[in-house]
Formats: sequence, structure tokens, C-alpha cells
Amino acid sequence: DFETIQFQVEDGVATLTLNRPAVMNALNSRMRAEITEALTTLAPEVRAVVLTGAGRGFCSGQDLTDRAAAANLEATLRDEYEPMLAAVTTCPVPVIAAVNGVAAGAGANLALAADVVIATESASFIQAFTRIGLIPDAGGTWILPRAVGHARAMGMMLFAEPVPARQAADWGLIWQAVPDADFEGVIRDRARVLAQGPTGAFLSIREALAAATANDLSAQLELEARLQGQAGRSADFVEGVTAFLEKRRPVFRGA
Ligand code: T3D
Repeated sequence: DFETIQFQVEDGVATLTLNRPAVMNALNSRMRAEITEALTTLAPEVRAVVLTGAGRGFCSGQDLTDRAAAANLEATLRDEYEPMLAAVTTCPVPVIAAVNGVAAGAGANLALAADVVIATESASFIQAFTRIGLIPDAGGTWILPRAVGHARAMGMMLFAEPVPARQAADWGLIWQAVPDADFEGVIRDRARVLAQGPTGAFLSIREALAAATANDLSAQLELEARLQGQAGRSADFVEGVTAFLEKRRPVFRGA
């Protein structure tokens, strides 16, 4: 049983809710371990994950009352943050970060590690680290310049100001900012689309986009050929084409 997160599965969608609302879902050691465990032991029927927060915040980053973590930041990052982030980026199904409120520090970068980030319009993203004399971690220095470019990444990191969800979407930091009233419905719909989609193709897209940052064009074309070969041998591809020819909606099994 989990203590710091809630975890429930419905219709092929696992919802992982960070659940320390009194501290805006700050990450302590237990929460990092529980997120890692939940994402690395998914049941076979799970075809999409929604990562969200309880209460008015998404996640306020490292729990600043945790002196043990502060005593050796390097070890905490290596031993606890890295496995947690890897559990998100290598999750066997697509992950949506449903950012229901402020996402600060490592909490912002945890959200940005997901495949798709959808935020309420009242949410914001803060690279809060320099406020307490630290540098961005949890993948922030990797993802930000790639997502928004050097100038915006530097501005976000040096000034540690909240970037409202709409601006984050305009900059390409996240996929979508939606009115608060529509948020739950949009998340439910998007999660259903992913849970009923061609899971193998989704994971290959993740792999291809991750590799694109380091590959030259010819290496990327090679990778596309290999991954498309794989997709072309899947039952979901057969179903997709058959459904198209039969003028019906495909029923993908994720295989
Ligand atoms: O291991 C390591 O340490 C290295 C890793 C570091 C990675 C990091 O994430 S460093 C960055 C850590 N996070 C921050 O610096 C953010 C701190 N929090 C805030 O700046 C603000 O709380 C927020 C912008 C997130 C939200 O502001 P607001 O005004 O909406 O809420 P609030 O009143 O500040 O917070 C509500 C409560 O949550 C409050 O407690 P109280 O007064 O009601 O008893 C506040 O102290 C608590 N809280 C918020 N963030 C944290 C926290 N408690 C512990 N740790 C937190 N990070």
C-alpha cells in the first residue's frame, strides 16, 4: 500500500496522484520510491498513465524540510531522483502529466519528463532552484533548452519566475493549457485515446524523438526504418489498415 501517492486503474488508464496536498505534494524519499515502484510494476491491462497532484498544486519539488536529502544532494539525485525520472521516461505505456496547479523545482521537471504535458490555465511552471541557491536538476537543464531554446531556458532558470500554463504552451514547453473547468474532461479524453491506441507505435515515437536530439539525419532515417519495420509487423498495423478499408474505427490491442 502506498502512503504518499494514490494509484488507481480504470479502463486501462492508471492514475497516479501525488498525495501530500498540505505541502503542495513536495517530493520526499518515500514519494520518489513509491512513484518509481508504481510505474515499474504496472499491470498488463494498463495502456496509459496519468500523473497528477492532489489539492491545489501539482508538485512543489524537493521537500525542503527533509534535511537528510539536503545533506547529500548528489547521492539523493543519483539514488532516488534518477530512478524516478527513468521510471517516467521508460514507462512501458505513454504518460500524461496532468498539471493541476503549480509545478515547482523538481516537480516541474517531473511533469516535463512525461510524454505529454497538459496543464490547467491556472497552473504555472517554476524553475525555483536558484531561489534556494541550487541549479535546476531532475533533467531541467536537458529538457528546457531543447523545448524552449537557450534564451528562454536561461531566463526561466536565472529568474525562477512562474511561467503561466498558457505561456508554457505558447513556448512549446507543454502540449496544452486548458481552462480549469474543462481540465478533468480533457485529461479523461486524452488518456482514453492513448489507452485505446497503438501502444507500440507510441513507444517507438518516444524512442525516435529522444534519439533525434543526438542523431544526424541519416542515423535518424535508419532508426525510423527500423522502428517502422517493427510497427509494420504489429497486429495493430493490420487492424488499423483493415479498419480503414472497412470504414470503421480501429480496435487497437497495443500489440
Ligand atoms: O535533494 C535535494 O534537495 C535536491 C533536489 C532539489 C530539487 C528541488 O526541487 S529544489 C526546489 C524545491 N522547491 C522549491 O523551492 C519550491 C518551494 N515552494 C514554493 O516556492 C511555493 O510553496 C510554491 C510556489 C510551490 C507554492 O506557493 P503558494 O504560495 O501557492 O503555497 P505556499 O503557502 O508557499 O505552500 C503551501 C504549504 O506547502 C506551505 O506550508 P504551510 O505554511 O501551509 O505550513 C509551504 O511551506 C509548503 N511547501 C511548499 N513547497 C514546499 C513546502 N514544504 C516543503 N517543501 C516544499 N518544497
